[in-house]
Order: sequence, then structure tokens, then C-alpha cells
Amino acid sequence: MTETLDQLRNDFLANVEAAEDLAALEELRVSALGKKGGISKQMQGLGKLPPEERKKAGQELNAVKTAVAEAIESKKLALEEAVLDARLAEEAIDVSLPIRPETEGRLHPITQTIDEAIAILGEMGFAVAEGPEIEDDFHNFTALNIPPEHPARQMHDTFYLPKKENGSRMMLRTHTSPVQIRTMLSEEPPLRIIAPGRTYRCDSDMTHTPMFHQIEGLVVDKSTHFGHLKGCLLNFMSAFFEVDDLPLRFRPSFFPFTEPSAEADIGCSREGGELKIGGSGDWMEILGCGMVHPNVLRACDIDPEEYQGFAFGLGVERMAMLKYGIPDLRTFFDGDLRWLKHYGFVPLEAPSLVRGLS
Ligand code: 2NM
Repeated sequence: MTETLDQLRNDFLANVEAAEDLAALEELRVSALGKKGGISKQMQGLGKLPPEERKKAGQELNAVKTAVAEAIESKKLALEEAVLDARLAEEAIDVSLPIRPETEGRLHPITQTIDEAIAILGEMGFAVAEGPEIEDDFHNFTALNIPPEHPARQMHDTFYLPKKENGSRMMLRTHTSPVQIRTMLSEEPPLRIIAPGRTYRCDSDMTHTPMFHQIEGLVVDKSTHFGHLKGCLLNFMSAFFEVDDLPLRFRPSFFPFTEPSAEADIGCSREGGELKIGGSGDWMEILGCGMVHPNVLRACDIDPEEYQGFAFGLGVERMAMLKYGIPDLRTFFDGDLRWLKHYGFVPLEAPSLVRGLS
């Protein structure tokens, strides 16, 4: 009896050790410890033994049962660990690898340009503000010191929605300035915001598209002055075009919402038909700006005797064309994938002043 038991135990233990996978091990478990398994059968046979042998045989059989069960359990853990190791090795991802070269999607130059501007101006302390693209008369015009007779209000410039029952009509915003108005109304100065986004004007030719993008900036504080405006724009422009000592000049201009108002040009050179930003000899108009008109501050419940501010507005398409050498404005919105492949930007490489803008 003892000899057959030893034999039985050694056979089972050898088989357990040899089991190659969890399924084989489970089969083995059933054949040893299952209801009709080898050890269970021996257990049933105990009843036929004379009482004086039964106890000893029972103990021996139990010891075999325990040894086999323990061997199966530890083999099971080892096999499970091997399965997990194999899976981890197979599914390993190296997150430090560069993105796949076959990535086909590209960021539109407009997106890239706005992201770059936000990276620069964000570093300079500006927060991004947003507002609706469908606006009312007050936020798009009246609060900006644009009187009802002003040409910018006439039908040919503004996309109007159908009249409402009360006679008023909403419109597509013609600039992002209503975002500044909303921010001045909802927040207390000091303010330092930029409003990037879509704007709409009923105008379409070689150099105008009915939808275009602006980035406008606004600073309101007690002692804000035109010198701050110049420094801020010089900083921004030389960072954006990645040119040190960028020539920048201001010419007097007019906007209803600023007084005084100016347009700014950056220095450039043209050699053999190629435009180079930052050169000398020529000037390129790049933005409009000015000190926020007292009427605008008053419309936003800000006391112009206590606060003053500067504001500026940039055309995103124009900035993108100048920086990336895109010759034709209208191609921006053709939805041409070959164009996007040529002028677009690889995603997941967000512009930053530390890692580089583009
Ligand atoms: C420009 C030029 C000059 C401007 C003014 C304001 C506001 F809301 F503060 F009055 N926002 N943006 C502004 C001033 C925009 O774009 C060429």
C-alpha cells in the first residue's frame, strides 16, 4: 500500500511539474483530486480496510492529497505569472518613442498660429477668453463706441440673422472685441486677456474671406499706458517671428474703440521676390492697436478716471502667411488635403517657448 501510494504521489508530482499550461494543469487536478480522480478513488477504498489499518492509511493518503494540492497550487501561480510576463512583454509600450512617422493628420496652420500666439502671450501673463460667435448689437457695436451710422454696421459688412419679434437682430461677430466687452463686464480690473477665434464679414475676394480669425488682446489697469502697448507688441512679434531686434513702427490711425489708435508695421526685406521678416528697407503692416476709448470703458462700468487700457488686434491668416510663406489666403479654406500635408503641422508637438514654437 505504502509503495503504491508513494508511486501515486511521485507520478502526480512529476506530472504537475511537467504541466505546460494552465489547461493541462487543470486536467491534472481533476484526474488527481476530482470526484473520480485517482486520490479520491483511494479514499473510497479506505472503507474496505480493516479498522486497525484504516487510520494510518487515511493519514498517509491525506498527506499525499495535501502534497499534490499544494504542488498544483504553486505550479498554477508560476504558470499564471509566466502568462502575465509574456503578455506584458508583448504589450509593452515605450512612451518615450517619437510619434509614428506614418501619422497622416496635420494641424491646420491657423490652429498652429493660434497655439503659438497663446504660448507666447500666455507666458506674458495673458489669459485666454472666449465668447459666442453669434452676437447682439450691444456687444459687437454699441459698447465699442460704434454709433448706428458707422459704415462697419451697414449690411454689406455684417452677416445678420433674421429679425426677432422685438425687431432686434443678432449677427455673426465681425471681430473678437465683444469677448473683451463681456470680460470687462463680468470681471473686475486689472485685466490681461487675449481673445482668439473666428470672425465674419460679408466680404470675399483675393484678400478677404467671409470667415477669418483674429487674436485680440486687452490690458486694463490703473497706470497702463502706450509704452506698455509698444513693449508688449515688440516682445510678442519678435518671439512669434523668432527674430531678435525686430524693427517695429507705429503709424497714427483710427478705430472707434481706441484713442489714440495706431497701426504697426514690422521691418522686412524683399530680395529676389522673397520676403524676409526682420530685414530692413521695407515695412509690412501687421496689426491695429490703441488705448481703449473712455466711452468703451464707461459702457463696461469701468471708470476711465481710475482705469485705462490698451488693446490690439491681429489677423491670424496674415500672421500665418507671413511666417510660413503661404502665398494665397483663399487656399486656407479649400479643404485640400495635399495643401494641408504641405503646410500643416505634425500633431503632439505643442508649441512652447522652451521647446520651440514650430
Ligand atoms: C483692433 C485694433 C485696436 C480692440 C479694442 C478692444 C476693446 F474691446 F478693448 F475695446 N478690443 N480690441 C482693438 C483695438 C482691436 O483690431 C485691429
